[in-house]
Amino acid sequence: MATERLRVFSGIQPTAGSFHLGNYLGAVRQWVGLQETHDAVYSVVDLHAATIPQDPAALRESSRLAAAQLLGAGLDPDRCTLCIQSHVPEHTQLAWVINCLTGFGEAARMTQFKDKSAKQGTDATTVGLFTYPMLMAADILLYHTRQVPVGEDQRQHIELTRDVAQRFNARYGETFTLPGAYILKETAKIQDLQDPAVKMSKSASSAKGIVWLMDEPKTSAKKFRSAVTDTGTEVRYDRAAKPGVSNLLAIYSALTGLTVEELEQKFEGRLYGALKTEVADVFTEWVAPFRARTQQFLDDPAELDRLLARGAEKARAMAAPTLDAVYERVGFLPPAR
Ligand code: AQP
Repeated sequence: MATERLRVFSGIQPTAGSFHLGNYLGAVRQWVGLQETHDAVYSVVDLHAATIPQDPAALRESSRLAAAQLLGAGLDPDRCTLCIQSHVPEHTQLAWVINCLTGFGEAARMTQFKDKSAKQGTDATTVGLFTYPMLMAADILLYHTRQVPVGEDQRQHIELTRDVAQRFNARYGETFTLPGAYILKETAKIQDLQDPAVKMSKSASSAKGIVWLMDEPKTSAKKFRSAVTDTGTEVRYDRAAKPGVSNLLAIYSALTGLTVEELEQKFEGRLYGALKTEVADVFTEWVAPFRARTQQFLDDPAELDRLLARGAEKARAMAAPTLDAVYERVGFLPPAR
């Protein structure tokens, strides 16, 4: 008897012209693997991107580019559901219910909001940024998601999603499936190449510290070769004592499938420079076919849009019954048909 596949859901923001290596290794790479074993739903979350000011034309372009990169990374629309978040209105419709179920203090404790709003200042911070985690909870709960493949920075949002789902179920009867985070320890947090104490990030990394997948490979190779390493000379994985070297080993290992132990042996007696050069080479080799595949999808926008329309249709077929059940339980009067 065929066993039912567990549902996974995850999203990525189209907030830059390119994904960075942290996005890929922390999340997207797992998405590709999970489509073979799970019932996978993935979304380019443009509504989340709108929580900070976006140029309309650039946002449209980045949304197509994000979808093309996901396909270039190996997502197959016949093996998973891939859609643009704003094509599925049930996300915002459920988000309102989740907003009304979340405590203000509970939302105010989200560290990502605290960090970003502290950096931007209150006047530049939107209410949308504050309610971002509730929209994310709606994204996840709409699809009865069991596992959410993300990087470590999203763990707190998934815990909030569980809390709110439990609250809804206790108040209105069993409705939502409780999700859990699917986070791979080794790549949960890819660090900035220039400041290995902090995560590689679109909004916080310096130009030299972040590796953009759509950049010319030689630009990225140069960044690897000038990555900040640590005191000492031994190539050894030790996140506390050697954060720079450990980050490079984690990247090398994720891109090649070699274990960290195998890499430590390979670099025994060799200096940090050798590690940096080899990671640059490994990345260059990996990224070339990724960029070529992404470009193929970008070269045919009509086909890309067709794939995304089909993805939205599949997603709506899953999302609509959940929203109907929620609205009925909450007590919204259904429109006469
Ligand atoms: N450095 C990272 N290491 C591992 N995983 C990461 N992710 C992001 N940075 C790292 C994971 O990528 C997925 C998509 O993230 P997103 O769309 O939320 O992008 P983001 O969080 O906006 O990416 P940044 O660079 O972290 O942006 P800012 O600086 O704006 O916060 C998520 O699963 C995320 O965990």
